[in-house]
Amino acid sequence: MERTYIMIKPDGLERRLAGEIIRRFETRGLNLVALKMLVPSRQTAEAHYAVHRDKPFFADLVDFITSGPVVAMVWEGEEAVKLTRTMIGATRPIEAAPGTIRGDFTTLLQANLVHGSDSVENAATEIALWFSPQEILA
Ligand code: DAT
Ligand code: MG
Repeated sequence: MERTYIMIKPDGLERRLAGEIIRRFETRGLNLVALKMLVPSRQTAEAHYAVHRDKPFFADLVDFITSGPVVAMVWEGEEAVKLTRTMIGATRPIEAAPGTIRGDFTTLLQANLVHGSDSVENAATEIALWFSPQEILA
């Protein structure tokens, strides 16, 4: 069993796609073990995207992710990291396959609706960044 950090970004909430996104993970067979809604602080957003610190789009990315509420979640299941990345689709929505979340609902690179951890190791780091152990209910 793996755990992964999934976050519906501000555009996902603005577009009223939170239920649709959660439904996809639920019906695929993953277990939701933590969920909360919050407006991320700059500090948390910068830590979350630290790997992109030196990229030209970093400041815009942090502005975007702190621009409104997000839904922070932990999902659990067999190969949950890989499975959710597959279901989310490619980073560039133009390349995201139909049937994926990005491939079905967006064409925009920044406003690409949802984040999913890209490795088991990063998932553990991200879960610890966004949640306290008591908030994980399984
Ligand atoms: P992912 O969200 O698929 O893990 P990533 O970690 O490479 O993608 O990048 C994080 C986010 O940053 C991504 O969801 C959208 C934004 N982003 C990535 N590449 C970008 C670029 N070249 N220009 C602008 N924003 C970009
Ligand atoms: Mg990433």
